[in-house]
Amino acid sequence: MNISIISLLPELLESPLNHSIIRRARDKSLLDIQIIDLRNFGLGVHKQLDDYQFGGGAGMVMMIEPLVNCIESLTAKTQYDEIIYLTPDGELLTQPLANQLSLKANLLLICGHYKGIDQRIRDHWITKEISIGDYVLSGGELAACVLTDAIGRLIPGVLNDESSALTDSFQDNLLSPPVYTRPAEFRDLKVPEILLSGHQAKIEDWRYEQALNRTRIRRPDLLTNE
Ligand code: 6GU
Repeated sequence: MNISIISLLPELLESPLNHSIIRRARDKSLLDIQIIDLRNFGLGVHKQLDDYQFGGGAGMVMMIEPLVNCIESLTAKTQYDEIIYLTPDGELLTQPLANQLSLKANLLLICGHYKGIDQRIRDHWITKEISIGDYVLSGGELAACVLTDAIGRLIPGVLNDESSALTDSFQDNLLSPPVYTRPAEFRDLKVPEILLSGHQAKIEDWRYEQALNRTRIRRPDLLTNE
């Protein structure tokens, strides 16, 4: 899979995309991430990228020309399955959406800043708009990292334990059950006995019950949204 990311602040993308599981995916060539600095497409000697909004109002808007030039320099070489704009008014990122995007070959992500990008880009070049939650970030970069991480770890071969992506919270609309490791007793705090019993079927039943309980208490919406 190839993910290209257009950004005004490429430095913000560096660390999250160069560590842990995404680093491993890139090292194994299962994931190719290309970061494009939008500044290179800025207009004039000042490399201008934003301007005042028509009709007045506070906040600058990212101009159509630099961004479209940048997008088209990429689409001339690569056929993208989706051109995604990260924006708080987009479709909410969920596990099913991440699963769906992990099956694509080429994704182009666009990080916005200021008041956002000229609406004409959204109308004519963007194919999907995604938000990572109901709160406002300073720009799209952190959201692009979240989306890339959620997608990248689902690519076959990226996770060592192939089954572990399937047992994540949300993968079956259930939160994960509690987990424990050694020691079995710390001060007076004991691990639930069932987990030490060696009875695998009973352990699986217990885990399912715990997951269901946790979901009922913390996220009842997940159980009714089927
Ligand atoms: Cl995708 N961008 C920004 N700027 N803020 C957000 C977001 C995206 N998703 C939630 N808040």
